[in-house]
Amino acid sequence: MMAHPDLLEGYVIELPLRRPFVTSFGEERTKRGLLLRLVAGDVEGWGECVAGMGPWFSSETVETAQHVIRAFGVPLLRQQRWPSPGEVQARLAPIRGHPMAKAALEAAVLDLACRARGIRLSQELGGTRDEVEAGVSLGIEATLDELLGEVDAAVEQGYRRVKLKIKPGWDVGPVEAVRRRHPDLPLSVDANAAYRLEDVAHLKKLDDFGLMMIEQPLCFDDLVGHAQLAGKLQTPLCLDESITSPHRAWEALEIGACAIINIKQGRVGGPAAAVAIHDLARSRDVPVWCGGMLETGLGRALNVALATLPGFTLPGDISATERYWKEDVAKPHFVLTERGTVVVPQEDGLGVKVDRSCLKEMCVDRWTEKL
Ligand code: OSB
Ligand code: MG
Repeated sequence: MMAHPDLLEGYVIELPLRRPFVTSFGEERTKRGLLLRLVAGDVEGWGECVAGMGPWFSSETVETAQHVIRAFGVPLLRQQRWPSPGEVQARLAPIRGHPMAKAALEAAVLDLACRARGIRLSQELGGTRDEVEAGVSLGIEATLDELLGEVDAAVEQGYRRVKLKIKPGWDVGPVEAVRRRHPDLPLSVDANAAYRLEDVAHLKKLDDFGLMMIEQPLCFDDLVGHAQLAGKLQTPLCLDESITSPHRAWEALEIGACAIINIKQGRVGGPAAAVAIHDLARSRDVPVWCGGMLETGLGRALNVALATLPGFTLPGDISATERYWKEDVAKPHFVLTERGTVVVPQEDGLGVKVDRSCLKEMCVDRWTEKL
């Protein structure tokens, strides 16, 4: 059994992106993040919180997550026997909402437990592969030429799937241009909730381009609207923002709101919830893939571990470190193989090491909670 950890540290970090990332909900130039370090004797476990700088993708932010973790999460964890990773979700259940805050705590507990037992995280989660298919998510660009340059580069590098961010005014035109230039490229689009059901006639034009899926076209909490839209389009719908828990995934599948699920462990409340959604989808032959939140190598390592589960049958938003920033807090950096995959690190736990000097450089605030 896991010894009771000694302390939890939080590191607020800022990391400039190589290229501004523009979506229908905003623009990000510098990633602001929160890393958790859980310490038990001479073993440590790391968890990355995927909440953003502002409440634009979901209602959580780095600040709300820190508050919930420190004021409510830590007291629930330390008040009884230290939980196993599988018990964290139940222990934190009194906290309504705040899935990304809870997920970060669970991720740190999970990494610590795996490192203490000397096993890889992918093993613990039930993974069955040692490399995962990599895709890229390309933001909205100022010009079509810039977008085509980005697509060409991703194809040249060997990514297995390209996802284009779309919004009203940046959709059919760019998709048509990319498709004409790359007729066989596995291609998808992600609207980040920028459309309404009334836009169906416009969205229907996307049916001409052989897209693998349209991700989250409608409002973040609109399952019924997505079910209605799904009946009117040929292109499969994938949900991201709407799937905030295993129960919500069940509801979406029951009413036909999506044919594919983008699993982000932070959005759904942690690794155990992510595995539960994977299992549910697999039992219904619904493909899933691993989404991304511009994570550092710590969060990326968790995504890679999750994507080794057998139901992750589509390439994920798991790209090489160099696409995001020059230097990452986690070493070694993730690289793209010539097979268009990212290899699972072989070390214990997340399998990556935290570069202390790099962490110090990007850290803008830190705190400690005794356990
Ligand atoms: O909608 O999938 C999304 C990044 C931040 C917030 C939401 C999304 C994304 C991405 C980037 O698409 C995925 C990545 O490469 O990490
Ligand atoms: Mg998305």
